[in-house]
Amino acid sequence: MTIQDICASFEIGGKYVTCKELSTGIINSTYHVQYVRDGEEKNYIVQRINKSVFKNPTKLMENIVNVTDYVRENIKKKNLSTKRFVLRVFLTKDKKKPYFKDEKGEYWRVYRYISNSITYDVCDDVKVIESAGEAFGRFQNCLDGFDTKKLYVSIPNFHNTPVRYKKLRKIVKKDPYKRAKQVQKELDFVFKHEEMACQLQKLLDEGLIPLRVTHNDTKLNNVAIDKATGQALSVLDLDTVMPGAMAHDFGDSIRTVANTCLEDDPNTDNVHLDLNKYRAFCKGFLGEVKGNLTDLEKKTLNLGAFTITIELAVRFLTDYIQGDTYFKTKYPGQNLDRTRNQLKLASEMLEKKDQMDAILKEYIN
Ligand code: GN1
Ligand code: MG
Repeated sequence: MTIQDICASFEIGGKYVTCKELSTGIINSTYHVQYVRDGEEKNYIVQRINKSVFKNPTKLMENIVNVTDYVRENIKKKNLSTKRFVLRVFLTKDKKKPYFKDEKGEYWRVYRYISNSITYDVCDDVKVIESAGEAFGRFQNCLDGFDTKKLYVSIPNFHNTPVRYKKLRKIVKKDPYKRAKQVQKELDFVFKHEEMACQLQKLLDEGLIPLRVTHNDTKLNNVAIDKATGQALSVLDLDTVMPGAMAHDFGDSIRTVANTCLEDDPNTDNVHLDLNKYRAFCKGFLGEVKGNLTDLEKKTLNLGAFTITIELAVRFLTDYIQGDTYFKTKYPGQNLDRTRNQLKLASEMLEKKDQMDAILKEYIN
Protein backbone atom coordinates (compact mmCIF):
# COMPACT_ATOMS: atom_id res chain seq x y z
CA MET A 1 0.00 0.00 0.00
CA THR A 2 1.29 3.47 -0.82
CA ILE A 3 0.95 6.59 1.32
CA GLN A 4 -1.60 7.77 -1.27
CA ASP A 5 -3.68 4.62 -0.63
CA ILE A 6 -3.45 5.13 3.12
CA CYS A 7 -4.62 8.73 2.75
CA ALA A 8 -7.55 7.61 0.60
CA SER A 9 -8.94 5.69 3.61
CA PHE A 10 -9.27 8.88 5.66
CA GLU A 11 -11.90 11.60 5.56
CA ILE A 12 -9.72 14.21 3.94
CA GLY A 13 -11.12 16.04 0.97
CA GLY A 14 -9.42 16.94 -2.29
CA LYS A 15 -6.80 15.27 -4.47
CA TYR A 16 -3.47 13.81 -3.46
CA VAL A 17 -0.50 15.71 -4.90
CA THR A 18 2.73 14.63 -3.23
CA CYS A 19 4.40 13.19 -0.15
CA LYS A 20 7.73 13.60 1.62
CA GLU A 21 9.17 11.58 4.48
CA LEU A 22 10.25 13.64 7.52
CA SER A 23 13.15 12.48 9.63
CA THR A 24 12.85 14.35 12.91
CA GLY A 25 11.17 11.73 15.13
CA ILE A 26 13.19 8.66 16.08
CA ILE A 27 10.30 6.32 16.88
CA ASN A 28 7.41 6.58 14.36
CA SER A 29 7.65 7.07 10.57
CA THR A 30 6.28 10.43 9.51
CA TYR A 31 5.23 11.84 6.12
CA HIS A 32 4.16 15.29 5.03
CA VAL A 33 1.38 14.89 2.47
CA GLN A 34 0.08 17.57 0.17
CA TYR A 35 -3.45 17.63 -1.25
CA VAL A 36 -5.26 20.18 -3.32
CA ARG A 37 -8.91 21.12 -2.86
CA ASP A 38 -10.72 23.79 -4.89
CA GLY A 39 -7.36 25.07 -6.07
CA GLU A 40 -6.13 25.41 -2.50
CA GLU A 41 -3.19 23.51 -1.04
CA LYS A 42 -4.02 21.30 1.98
CA ASN A 43 -1.33 19.71 4.11
CA TYR A 44 -1.45 16.67 6.35
CA ILE A 45 0.86 14.66 8.55
CA VAL A 46 0.61 10.91 8.04
CA GLN A 47 2.29 8.60 10.52
CA ARG A 48 2.88 4.90 10.86
CA ILE A 49 2.74 4.08 14.54
CA ASN A 50 5.71 2.09 15.84
CA LYS A 51 4.01 -1.03 17.17
CA SER A 52 6.98 -2.36 19.06
CA VAL A 53 7.03 0.84 21.12
CA PHE A 54 3.26 1.46 21.30
CA LYS A 55 1.78 -1.94 22.03
CA ASN A 56 -1.86 -0.94 21.67
CA PRO A 57 -2.29 1.61 18.84
CA THR A 58 -6.10 1.51 19.13
CA LYS A 59 -6.03 2.62 22.76
CA LEU A 60 -3.24 5.09 21.99
CA MET A 61 -5.38 6.79 19.36
CA GLU A 62 -8.50 6.84 21.56
CA ASN A 63 -6.38 8.56 24.16
CA ILE A 64 -5.16 11.16 21.68
CA VAL A 65 -8.72 11.88 20.56
CA ASN A 66 -9.83 12.36 24.19
CA VAL A 67 -6.88 14.61 24.95
CA THR A 68 -7.23 16.76 21.81
CA ASP A 69 -11.01 17.12 22.36
CA TYR A 70 -10.40 18.30 25.91
CA VAL A 71 -7.61 20.69 24.90
CA ARG A 72 -9.74 22.05 22.02
CA GLU A 73 -12.54 23.07 24.41
CA ASN A 74 -10.05 24.99 26.53
CA ILE A 75 -8.33 26.56 23.51
CA LYS A 76 -11.76 27.87 22.45
CA LYS A 77 -12.22 29.43 25.89
CA LYS A 78 -8.93 31.25 25.40
CA ASN A 79 -10.21 32.61 22.07
CA LEU A 80 -7.34 31.03 20.17
CA SER A 81 -7.67 29.36 16.77
CA THR A 82 -8.55 25.68 17.16
CA LYS A 83 -7.01 25.07 13.74
CA ARG A 84 -3.59 26.27 14.80
CA PHE A 85 -3.37 25.76 18.56
CA VAL A 86 -4.48 22.13 18.84
CA LEU A 87 -3.93 19.04 16.71
CA ARG A 88 -6.81 17.62 14.71
CA VAL A 89 -7.06 13.89 14.24
CA PHE A 90 -8.83 12.68 11.05
CA LEU A 91 -11.13 9.65 11.05
CA THR A 92 -11.36 6.88 8.47
CA LYS A 93 -14.12 7.06 5.87
CA ASP A 94 -15.79 3.73 6.51
CA LYS A 95 -15.34 2.86 10.18
CA LYS A 96 -14.89 6.42 11.50
CA LYS A 97 -11.82 5.35 13.45
CA PRO A 98 -8.84 7.60 14.27
CA TYR A 99 -6.47 5.03 12.73
CA PHE A 100 -6.26 2.78 9.69
CA LYS A 101 -4.92 -0.77 9.86
CA ASP A 102 -3.29 -1.86 6.61
CA GLU A 103 -3.01 -5.36 5.16
CA LYS A 104 0.30 -5.92 6.97
CA GLY A 105 -1.26 -5.02 10.30
CA GLU A 106 0.47 -1.63 10.48
CA TYR A 107 -1.45 1.26 12.05
CA TRP A 108 -1.62 4.67 10.39
CA ARG A 109 -3.02 8.02 11.48
CA VAL A 110 -3.52 11.43 9.91
CA TYR A 111 -3.24 14.86 11.54
CA ARG A 112 -3.88 18.30 10.11
CA TYR A 113 -0.57 20.00 9.32
CA ILE A 114 -0.50 23.30 11.17
CA SER A 115 -0.44 25.80 8.32
CA ASN A 116 2.63 27.99 7.76
CA SER A 117 4.50 26.41 10.62
CA ILE A 118 7.93 24.92 11.17
CA THR A 119 9.67 23.08 13.97
CA TYR A 120 13.16 23.68 15.33
CA ASP A 121 15.61 21.09 16.59
CA VAL A 122 17.85 23.91 17.83
CA CYS A 123 16.87 27.57 17.97
CA ASP A 124 18.91 30.67 18.72
CA ASP A 125 16.00 33.09 18.89
CA VAL A 126 15.11 33.58 22.55
CA LYS A 127 11.73 35.06 21.59
CA VAL A 128 10.80 31.77 19.90
CA ILE A 129 12.02 29.85 22.95
CA GLU A 130 9.93 32.01 25.27
CA SER A 131 6.91 31.43 23.07
CA ALA A 132 7.58 27.67 23.04
CA GLY A 133 7.59 27.85 26.84
CA GLU A 134 4.21 29.56 26.73
CA ALA A 135 2.84 26.87 24.40
CA PHE A 136 3.95 23.99 26.64
CA GLY A 137 2.64 25.87 29.68
CA ARG A 138 -0.66 26.53 27.92
CA PHE A 139 -0.91 22.84 27.03
CA GLN A 140 -0.51 22.02 30.73
CA ASN A 141 -3.22 24.52 31.65
CA CYS A 142 -5.55 23.22 28.97
CA LEU A 143 -5.23 19.71 30.40
CA ASP A 144 -5.82 20.81 33.96
CA GLY A 145 -8.82 18.93 35.32
CA PHE A 146 -8.53 16.06 32.83
CA ASP A 147 -9.10 12.90 34.86
CA THR A 148 -5.78 11.02 35.11
CA LYS A 149 -7.74 7.79 35.58
CA LYS A 150 -9.18 8.21 32.08
CA LEU A 151 -5.71 8.29 30.56
CA TYR A 152 -4.31 5.29 28.79
CA VAL A 153 -0.72 4.67 29.85
CA SER A 154 0.93 4.14 26.45
CA ILE A 155 4.37 3.28 27.85
CA PRO A 156 4.35 2.17 31.48
CA ASN A 157 7.18 3.60 33.63
CA PHE A 158 8.18 5.95 30.81
CA HIS A 159 9.80 8.51 33.12
CA ASN A 160 10.33 6.16 36.02
CA THR A 161 14.06 6.82 36.32
CA PRO A 162 14.80 3.98 38.80
CA VAL A 163 13.23 1.52 36.35
CA ARG A 164 15.40 2.97 33.54
CA TYR A 165 18.49 2.35 35.72
CA LYS A 166 17.34 -1.21 36.40
CA LYS A 167 17.09 -1.89 32.67
CA LEU A 168 20.57 -0.50 32.15
CA ARG A 169 22.04 -2.73 34.89
CA LYS A 170 20.33 -5.76 33.38
CA ILE A 171 21.68 -5.16 29.88
CA VAL A 172 25.19 -4.38 31.18
CA LYS A 173 25.17 -7.79 32.87
CA LYS A 174 24.06 -9.48 29.66
CA ASP A 175 26.23 -7.33 27.40
CA PRO A 176 25.12 -9.11 24.18
CA TYR A 177 27.48 -7.18 21.86
CA LYS A 178 30.41 -6.82 24.27
CA ARG A 179 30.06 -3.06 24.29
CA ALA A 180 29.92 -2.42 28.04
CA LYS A 181 33.68 -2.26 28.59
CA GLN A 182 34.03 0.48 26.01
CA VAL A 183 31.49 2.68 27.84
CA GLN A 184 32.82 2.29 31.38
CA LYS A 185 33.33 6.04 31.73
CA GLU A 186 29.73 6.77 30.78
CA LEU A 187 28.45 4.01 33.08
CA ASP A 188 30.49 5.39 35.97
CA PHE A 189 29.02 8.85 35.43
CA VAL A 190 25.39 7.75 35.36
CA PHE A 191 25.75 5.45 38.37
CA LYS A 192 27.57 8.15 40.33
CA HIS A 193 24.51 10.38 39.98
CA GLU A 194 21.87 7.70 40.38
CA GLU A 195 20.58 8.82 43.76
CA MET A 196 19.97 12.38 42.63
CA ALA A 197 18.44 11.26 39.32
CA CYS A 198 15.97 9.03 41.17
CA GLN A 199 14.85 11.65 43.69
CA LEU A 200 11.98 12.99 41.61
CA GLN A 201 10.38 9.56 41.25
CA LYS A 202 10.71 9.12 45.01
CA LEU A 203 8.79 12.35 45.61
CA LEU A 204 6.06 11.14 43.24
CA ASP A 205 5.91 7.71 44.91
CA GLU A 206 5.59 9.33 48.32
CA GLY A 207 2.81 11.59 47.06
CA LEU A 208 4.78 14.72 47.96
CA ILE A 209 4.38 16.27 44.50
CA PRO A 210 1.18 15.99 42.43
CA LEU A 211 0.74 13.47 39.66
CA ARG A 212 -0.55 15.56 36.76
CA VAL A 213 -1.51 14.99 33.16
CA THR A 214 1.75 15.69 31.38
CA HIS A 215 3.02 15.56 27.80
CA ASN A 216 6.22 13.65 28.60
CA ASP A 217 8.05 14.47 25.36
CA THR A 218 8.30 18.25 25.49
CA LYS A 219 11.31 18.73 23.25
CA LEU A 220 11.54 21.93 21.26
CA ASN A 221 10.69 20.21 17.97
CA ASN A 222 7.38 19.08 19.43
CA VAL A 223 5.84 22.52 19.14
CA ALA A 224 4.78 24.09 15.84
CA ILE A 225 6.15 27.62 15.33
CA ASP A 226 4.57 30.18 13.01
CA LYS A 227 7.03 30.69 10.14
CA ALA A 228 6.30 34.39 9.82
CA THR A 229 5.92 35.57 13.41
CA GLY A 230 7.90 33.03 15.46
CA GLN A 231 4.86 32.50 17.68
CA ALA A 232 4.50 29.00 19.12
CA LEU A 233 1.22 27.37 18.09
CA SER A 234 0.10 23.80 18.78
CA VAL A 235 2.01 21.28 20.84
CA LEU A 236 2.70 18.17 18.74
CA ASP A 237 3.33 14.45 19.31
CA LEU A 238 0.76 13.39 21.88
CA ASP A 239 1.82 9.74 22.09
CA THR A 240 3.06 9.96 25.62
CA VAL A 241 0.42 12.14 27.28
CA MET A 242 0.24 10.24 30.55
CA PRO A 243 0.26 10.89 34.28
CA GLY A 244 3.57 12.47 35.28
CA ALA A 245 5.38 15.25 37.10
CA MET A 246 5.42 18.87 35.97
CA ALA A 247 9.20 18.78 36.43
CA HIS A 248 9.47 16.08 33.73
CA ASP A 249 7.89 18.36 31.14
CA PHE A 250 9.86 21.41 32.24
CA GLY A 251 13.02 19.30 32.27
CA ASP A 252 12.61 17.72 28.85
CA SER A 253 12.12 21.16 27.35
CA ILE A 254 15.20 22.57 29.05
CA ARG A 255 17.21 19.57 27.82
CA THR A 256 16.47 20.61 24.24
CA VAL A 257 15.89 24.37 24.21
CA ALA A 258 18.91 25.25 26.35
CA ASN A 259 21.39 22.90 24.64
CA THR A 260 23.59 24.87 22.23
CA CYS A 261 23.57 21.99 19.72
CA LEU A 262 21.60 18.97 18.54
CA GLU A 263 21.10 16.12 21.01
CA ASP A 264 23.24 13.82 18.87
CA ASP A 265 26.07 16.22 18.01
CA PRO A 266 29.10 13.93 18.25
CA ASN A 267 31.41 16.77 19.30
CA THR A 268 30.77 17.31 22.98
CA ASP A 269 32.75 20.57 22.85
CA ASN A 270 29.67 21.98 21.15
CA VAL A 271 27.39 21.03 24.05
CA HIS A 272 26.67 23.81 26.52
CA LEU A 273 23.77 24.86 28.68
CA ASP A 274 22.88 28.34 27.45
CA LEU A 275 21.53 30.34 30.39
CA ASN A 276 19.88 32.97 28.16
CA LYS A 277 17.88 30.27 26.45
CA TYR A 278 17.14 28.72 29.82
CA ARG A 279 15.86 32.08 31.04
CA ALA A 280 13.66 32.59 27.98
CA PHE A 281 11.96 29.23 28.45
CA CYS A 282 11.44 29.85 32.18
CA LYS A 283 9.80 33.18 31.37
CA GLY A 284 7.33 31.69 28.89
CA PHE A 285 6.54 28.46 30.70
CA LEU A 286 6.31 29.78 34.23
CA GLY A 287 4.27 32.77 33.12
CA GLU A 288 1.59 30.22 32.25
CA VAL A 289 1.84 27.66 35.04
CA LYS A 290 3.34 29.24 38.14
CA GLY A 291 -0.03 29.95 39.74
CA ASN A 292 -0.82 26.28 39.67
CA LEU A 293 2.37 24.88 41.21
CA THR A 294 2.86 23.72 44.78
CA ASP A 295 5.87 25.06 46.71
CA LEU A 296 7.69 21.75 46.60
CA GLU A 297 6.92 21.34 42.90
CA LYS A 298 8.59 24.69 42.21
CA LYS A 299 11.71 23.41 43.94
CA THR A 300 11.79 20.28 41.77
CA LEU A 301 11.86 21.97 38.35
CA ASN A 302 15.63 22.18 37.93
CA LEU A 303 15.97 18.71 39.39
CA GLY A 304 13.60 17.69 36.58
CA ALA A 305 15.97 19.11 33.96
CA PHE A 306 18.89 17.13 35.38
CA THR A 307 16.74 14.01 35.83
CA ILE A 308 15.40 13.93 32.29
CA THR A 309 18.82 14.62 30.78
CA ILE A 310 20.48 11.79 32.76
CA GLU A 311 17.48 9.54 32.13
CA LEU A 312 17.78 10.03 28.40
CA ALA A 313 21.50 9.30 28.58
CA VAL A 314 20.63 6.08 30.44
CA ARG A 315 18.09 5.19 27.73
CA PHE A 316 20.50 5.93 24.85
CA LEU A 317 23.26 3.98 26.59
CA THR A 318 20.95 1.02 27.27
CA ASP A 319 19.99 1.01 23.60
CA TYR A 320 23.63 1.18 22.51
CA ILE A 321 24.55 -1.81 24.69
CA GLN A 322 21.52 -3.82 23.57
CA GLY A 323 22.43 -3.31 19.89
CA ASP A 324 20.39 -0.20 18.88
CA THR A 325 16.94 -1.72 18.80
CA TYR A 326 14.77 1.07 20.21
CA PHE A 327 15.80 4.46 18.81
CA LYS A 328 16.27 4.84 15.06
CA THR A 329 19.95 5.31 14.20
CA LYS A 330 21.60 6.60 11.03
CA TYR A 331 25.09 5.22 11.76
CA PRO A 332 26.69 2.80 14.21
CA GLY A 333 27.57 4.55 17.45
CA GLN A 334 24.90 7.24 17.15
CA ASN A 335 23.33 6.16 20.44
CA LEU A 336 26.72 6.49 22.09
CA ASP A 337 27.13 9.99 20.64
CA ARG A 338 23.69 10.84 21.99
CA THR A 339 24.66 9.46 25.40
CA ARG A 340 27.87 11.48 25.60
CA ASN A 341 26.09 14.62 24.46
CA GLN A 342 23.43 14.30 27.17
CA LEU A 343 26.03 13.54 29.84
CA LYS A 344 27.97 16.66 28.95
CA LEU A 345 24.77 18.67 29.22
CA ALA A 346 23.92 17.07 32.58
CA SER A 347 27.36 17.90 33.94
CA GLU A 348 26.93 21.54 32.86
CA MET A 349 23.59 21.58 34.67
CA LEU A 350 25.43 20.55 37.84
CA GLU A 351 28.07 23.23 37.32
CA LYS A 352 25.48 25.93 36.63
CA LYS A 353 22.96 24.85 39.25
CA ASP A 354 23.20 28.04 41.34
CA GLN A 355 22.73 30.26 38.27
CA MET A 356 19.77 28.18 37.11
CA ASP A 357 18.18 28.38 40.56
CA ALA A 358 18.64 32.14 40.66
CA ILE A 359 17.02 32.63 37.24
CA LEU A 360 14.14 30.29 38.07
CA LYS A 361 13.48 32.30 41.23
CA GLU A 362 13.02 35.47 39.17
CA TYR A 363 10.12 33.97 37.24
CA ILE A 364 8.46 31.66 39.72
CA ASN A 365 6.92 33.97 42.30
C1 GN1 B 1 11.80 9.82 21.13
O1 GN1 B 1 10.53 9.90 18.36
P1 GN1 B 1 10.56 11.13 19.14
O2 GN1 B 1 11.68 12.00 18.69
O3 GN1 B 1 9.24 11.84 19.22
C2 GN1 B 1 11.39 9.34 22.52
C3 GN1 B 1 11.54 10.47 23.52
C4 GN1 B 1 12.95 11.00 23.50
C5 GN1 B 1 13.32 11.43 22.07
C6 GN1 B 1 14.76 11.84 21.99
C7 GN1 B 1 8.26 7.26 22.75
O4 GN1 B 1 10.88 10.77 20.69
O5 GN1 B 1 11.26 9.98 24.83
O6 GN1 B 1 13.10 12.10 24.36
O7 GN1 B 1 13.11 10.34 21.16
N1 GN1 B 1 10.00 8.87 22.48
C8 GN1 B 1 9.68 7.64 22.91
O8 GN1 B 1 15.01 12.36 20.73
O9 GN1 B 1 10.48 6.86 23.39
MG1 MG C 1 7.56 11.22 20.28
